[in-house]
Amino acid sequence: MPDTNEKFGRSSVFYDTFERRGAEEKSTHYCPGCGHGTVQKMIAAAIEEFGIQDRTIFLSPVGCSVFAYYYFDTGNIQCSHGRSPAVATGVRRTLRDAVIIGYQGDGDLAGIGLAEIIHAASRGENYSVFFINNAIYGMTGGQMAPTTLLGQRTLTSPNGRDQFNDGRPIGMAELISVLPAPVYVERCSLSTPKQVLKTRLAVRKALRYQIERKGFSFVEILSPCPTNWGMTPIQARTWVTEHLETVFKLGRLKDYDEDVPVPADPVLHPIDDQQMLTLLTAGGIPTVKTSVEKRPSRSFKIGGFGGQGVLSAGELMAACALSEGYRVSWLPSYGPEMRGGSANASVICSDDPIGSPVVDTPDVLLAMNGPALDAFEHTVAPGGVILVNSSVVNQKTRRTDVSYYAVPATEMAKEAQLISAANVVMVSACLAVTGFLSIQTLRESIPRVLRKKAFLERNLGLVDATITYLQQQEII
Ligand SMILES: Cc1ncc(C[n+]2csc(CCOP(=O)(O)OP(=O)(O)O)c2C)c(N)n1
Ligand code: SF4
Repeated sequence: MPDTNEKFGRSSVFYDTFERRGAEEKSTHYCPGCGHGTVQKMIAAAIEEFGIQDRTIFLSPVGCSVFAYYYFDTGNIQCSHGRSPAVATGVRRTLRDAVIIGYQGDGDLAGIGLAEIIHAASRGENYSVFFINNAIYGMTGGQMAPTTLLGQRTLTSPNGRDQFNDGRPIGMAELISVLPAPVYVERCSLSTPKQVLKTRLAVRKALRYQIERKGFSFVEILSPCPTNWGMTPIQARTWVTEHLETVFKLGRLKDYDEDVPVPADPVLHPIDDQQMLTLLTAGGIPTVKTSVEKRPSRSFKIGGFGGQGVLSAGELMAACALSEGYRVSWLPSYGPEMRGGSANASVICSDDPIGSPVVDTPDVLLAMNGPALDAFEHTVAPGGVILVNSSVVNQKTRRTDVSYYAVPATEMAKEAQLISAANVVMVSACLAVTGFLSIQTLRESIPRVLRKKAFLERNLGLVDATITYLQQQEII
């Protein structure tokens, strides 16, 4: 048996001190009477009891409980808002023995992340979800959540939630339970000591099912948020009984039939580089050249504004590198605007597996506009290359430890009556000055990546025009 006093003491699954508030701090940041602390204590106790601390991965959500990573001495991944089920899916498919704890609030799970949780549940991902329903967005100060009750006043429903204006509260446990795949769905509450004990059992069961590889478990827990409800901790517990529990009925909605055999471990079919190339180029599969000796890796950052073909330039480079047998990552980054906003793409080409697609220190920067040069020139690796579209970038780089090239990409594209193809000029120039990938590979890749086939000849013409320009300028 674990050497802790579960009722009154601290589980060994928690860190001794909670560093964020100082080396001596031993209490969490939760408000008095908040349900998060109660549930997390139950989860810690179950982890300890099952002896799974060293293989548990706790998925910290966005919300009041984000700091779970300061409390649980387990693996932890802090997920983007609502994306915990997607992260759980990735972890499950790579770490088969991990015990994965999805822990989400109602804004996180039933609001911004509604699609993710439904699909993870529908796929029957083998992990345990603890859904803390306090009927409000706690962390951001008490806005209406999908589970806010009719008539409940919040920051964003000052007159009370109205069913015609705001819809009715969503019963997540009911919604999940009608899907065929989940093996266990229960709604619990922290309103009274009796309900707390029931919740404790549900937490244990959800984890046990996962350990036994039974599948997806979902435990909704009605939880007080005294701070945003404007109540004392005792009033808040009473409000859970008198209001939340009347709308969200407690009970087990679904439980795995013990007699049904546990499904066999799924056979996963990861896609290989050839298939990735087909996906990326939406076309035939060219022969991948394999190299015997490992070649140096290269990372690229392409920056500009939306509409300049920044992301497609990255796709084109990625397709070329795949054709030459590299492993490749392509990471687009853009704002909500379709056109005009800043956009950038990160591309890594390597003979080794690529751990992360993030490019912090690119070997090569393609700056399609001035802001991209300002934003990224200081990040280029010493000895690297900066290539600018001099049609729109007036300033030179301040760096003295890199090679700098200027190509009037937009003007050249205009001359070819293909204004949208300044990106092809930039990629051609990049390959020509770095010699990293061959121009012939670029010619072969353009037809595969190009969406408007009618402009193929003009695009290929721009490759030639770029090479001629670089030769005339004695750059190559
Ligand atoms: C993409 C994104 N959108 C919005 C936010 C702001 N935000 C932070 S926490 C939160 C609500 C969290 O509420 P809930 O999931 O109910 O958790 P609680 O804080 O109540 O535990 C929001 C909207 C954010 N961090 N990221
Ligand atoms: S605001 Fe609410 S949910 Fe957040 S810590 Fe305080 S009581 Fe808990």
